[in-house]
Amino acid sequence: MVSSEGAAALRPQLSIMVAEAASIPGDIDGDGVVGGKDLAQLLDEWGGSGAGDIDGNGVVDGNDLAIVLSAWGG
Ligand SMILES: [Ca+2]
Ligand SMILES: [Ca+2]
Repeated sequence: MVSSEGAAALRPQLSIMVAEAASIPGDIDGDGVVGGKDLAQLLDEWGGSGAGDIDGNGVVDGNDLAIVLSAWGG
């Protein structure tokens, strides 16, 4: 019982950390801005899978490019 209460207490903190990490959907390389490096990685992975698959549909494609462009400079 004590251990499950402890896990529940940690859960809100973990949720906040995940939300912050995902606050910029187009930031593929995770450097905090959406720019040329993210676009380069997206194009390098184009047609395949990887971090460039932002929308998670299994392939790096135009949908992911649109997300990067819409978040550009953010
Ligand atoms: Ca970036
Ligand atoms: Ca995709």
